[in-house]
Amino acid sequence: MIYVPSIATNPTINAIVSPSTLVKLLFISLAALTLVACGEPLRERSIEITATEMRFDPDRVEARTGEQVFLRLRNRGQVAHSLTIELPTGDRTVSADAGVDAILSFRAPAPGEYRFYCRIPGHEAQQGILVVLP
Ligand SMILES: [Cu+2]
Repeated sequence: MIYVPSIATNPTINAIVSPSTLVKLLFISLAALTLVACGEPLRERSIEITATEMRFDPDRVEARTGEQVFLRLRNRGQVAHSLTIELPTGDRTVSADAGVDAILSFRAPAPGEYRFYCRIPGHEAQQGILVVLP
């Protein structure tokens, strides 16, 4: 015969925590285990880049692999600008008229350096680098 102490009737446990507290602790533990089992929560990275004629400021930005990047292109120039980033999954582009902000969202790829540039004709000098860290 195996003796299984009841939580409700075991005086030692009752003296420390009530059964309802134990149930709450059990749920908290299960929630924590579920979170671990599903992997890390998604990390986010906000980056702001200001476009003027003919530059990006800053022209070197950083993110970490796996982060969800929200890149805000702030066009503070007198003409339209765009930002195209060359990712392993393909080029991604966002455009903004003068005085307008636009957002490009993507998952930061493997560690490395990724070029971004303005694809409007005559704006070839307008470029920068996204450095992705491990
Ligand atoms: Cu431009």
